[in-house]
Amino acid sequence: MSYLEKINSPADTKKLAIEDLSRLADEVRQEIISVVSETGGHLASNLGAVELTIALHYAFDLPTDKIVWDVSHQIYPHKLLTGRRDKLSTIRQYGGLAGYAKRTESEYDHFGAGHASTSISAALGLAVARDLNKEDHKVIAVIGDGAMTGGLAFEGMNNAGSLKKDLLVILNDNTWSISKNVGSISKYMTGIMADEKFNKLRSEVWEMTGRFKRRDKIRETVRRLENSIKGLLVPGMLFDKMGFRYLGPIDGHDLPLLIKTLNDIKNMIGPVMLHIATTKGKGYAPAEHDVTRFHGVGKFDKVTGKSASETGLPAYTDVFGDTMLELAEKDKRVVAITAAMAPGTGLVPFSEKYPDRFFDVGIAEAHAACYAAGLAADGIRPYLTVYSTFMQRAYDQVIHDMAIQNLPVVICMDRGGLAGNDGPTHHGAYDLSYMGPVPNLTIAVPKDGNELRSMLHHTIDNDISGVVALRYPRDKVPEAITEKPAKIEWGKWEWLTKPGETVVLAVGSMVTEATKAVKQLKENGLEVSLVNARFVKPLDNEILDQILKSATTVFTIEENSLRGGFGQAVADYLLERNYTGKFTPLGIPDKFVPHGTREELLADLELDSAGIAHRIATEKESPATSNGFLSRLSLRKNNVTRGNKVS
Ligand SMILES: Cc1ncc(C[n+]2csc(CCOP(=O)(O)OP(=O)(O)O)c2C)c(N)n1
Repeated sequence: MSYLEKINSPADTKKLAIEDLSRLADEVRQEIISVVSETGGHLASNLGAVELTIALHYAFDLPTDKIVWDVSHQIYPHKLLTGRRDKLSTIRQYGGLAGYAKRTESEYDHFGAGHASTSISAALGLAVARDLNKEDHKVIAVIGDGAMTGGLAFEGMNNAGSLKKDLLVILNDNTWSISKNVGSISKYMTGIMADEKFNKLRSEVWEMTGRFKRRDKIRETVRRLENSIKGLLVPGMLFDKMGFRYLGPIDGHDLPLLIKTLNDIKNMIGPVMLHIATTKGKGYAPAEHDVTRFHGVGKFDKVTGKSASETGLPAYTDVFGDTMLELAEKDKRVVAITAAMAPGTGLVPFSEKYPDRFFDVGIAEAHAACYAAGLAADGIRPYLTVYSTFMQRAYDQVIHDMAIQNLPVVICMDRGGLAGNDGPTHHGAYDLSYMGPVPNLTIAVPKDGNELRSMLHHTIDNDISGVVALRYPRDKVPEAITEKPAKIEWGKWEWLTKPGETVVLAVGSMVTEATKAVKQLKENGLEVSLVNARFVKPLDNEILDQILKSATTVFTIEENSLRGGFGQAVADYLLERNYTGKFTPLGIPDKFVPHGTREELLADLELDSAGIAHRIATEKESPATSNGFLSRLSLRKNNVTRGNKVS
């Protein structure tokens, strides 16, 4: 029996001898590689955090002591060692374990996450709550060097340094974000790690003073002495100056050293930062060599590390990346900005071809947005490229820095709609709602890759004014890319069928599904008209007025929350004009959608073609008009499970 098989909780890990822990680490690593090669998921970050996780489980008393994992994509070893081993193979799958920390999943997950840089603030909250509740336990935040580039992490440090609560922050530094980490904080941290002489001296002194009886007193004196000389040796001493007792860096794969250090420091008073150096992808050569690909990876062959090559139509992300190259070539004012997501947003080719016009600002969406506004204020044309879910971080910048000043920033939101296996923290389910109320802002939602390309070209060809929020899904485009981009009428929708009594207004990704649904309904004797509502703001009043005159039943379909979304805007318009027909908005209900493939989730929400056809048929079916199409459709889709699985 392996060690891993015997571990159902941290208490079991503690039963092992320190000498046995490296074998446990190997087993954890192999298990994670095996599972992720089948399910896909975060790999390299987890492999780098194996020893740290084991050491934390060994040195602290979980779940009384509380760990907050930043982003929590590195939580797989923790899941394996906290009674979730048997379920690890379900990770990120529909109905299975979440890919991130989740409070409702385990008592060992004290704080959920998915977005970066929240751990220090959350851990400080837990530490203060502990003191207010007169409890006695440790609180530990584990944060990567990438997540340390986020302003929120520094807001947390700033507050923690002055509150002086007992709190341990472990900075897990592997020098990588998803791509190589960027910025001056990253350079600063690398500088500390490179300062071998100082670090050696420091660990020798630490080691030596540990041997004395009155070691705490001696160490305090040494600390004061060290503070007075280290300013000369290590640049900055930023973390100390922020009120943290900074320790390290130490080797984050040396289990005995990690455990000894954690035991040594766990009763220290006040905020402490332990800096550990780890290797992202540790122990799996393909991941160590191609860190970015193995940050988040689909299924792969665990022997070779190779993934099955993608065939067929390109993803929206690729079309976006290619079009950005065309725009940059056409107009020198075009620049692209990413918040640590160049690979995920398709900007790698742009970064290679136009390094001076490409900016990776780190995990700093609010800064990225304000920075884009600054660029736009002086004649540059910034394309701010951010996942829809992360754009939530920069909402004030959209209103305060861009829109009020009517600045021409194009916000390109990838993963608009359901993001799939990353789950509720990552679904881009709110952008149409949160962008809607902002004046001086156009919301453009292309129905396919060609329209995405046309819209992007339009923004630069026409020197568009104000903010443009362009959103597209995590999907392949539905049809091949044409040779040249077509012109599009800005702010105008298009009829995809001839107008009729029953009209479907579909937005973006939903156009393809609605097209199939309309076809299916037609085959079953129900005539439905379809509009590509490619601008959510402004609405196309001309088409809406036409609908007011001739339609008796209207559906809106969007891959967005029904609250404050496209449907609500259309309903307002129709209601104000005394529309008396039927109106049904289809979209994401007012609930958090779990993880699963995008297809599974769309089917669950009846936002796939079969679901849409079913909803339309149900609305249309009435005893007086029944011609049996509903029962015919129901027969077709009886192999798809539907219902209220979304919670
Ligand atoms: C606000 C936000 N922006 C972007 C991301 C996407 N993201 C997930 S992990 C990651 C890199 C994190 O790097 P680091 O903290 O160093 O952890 P590592 O994976 O290197 O261990 C990024 C950019 C995110 N989760 N949250």
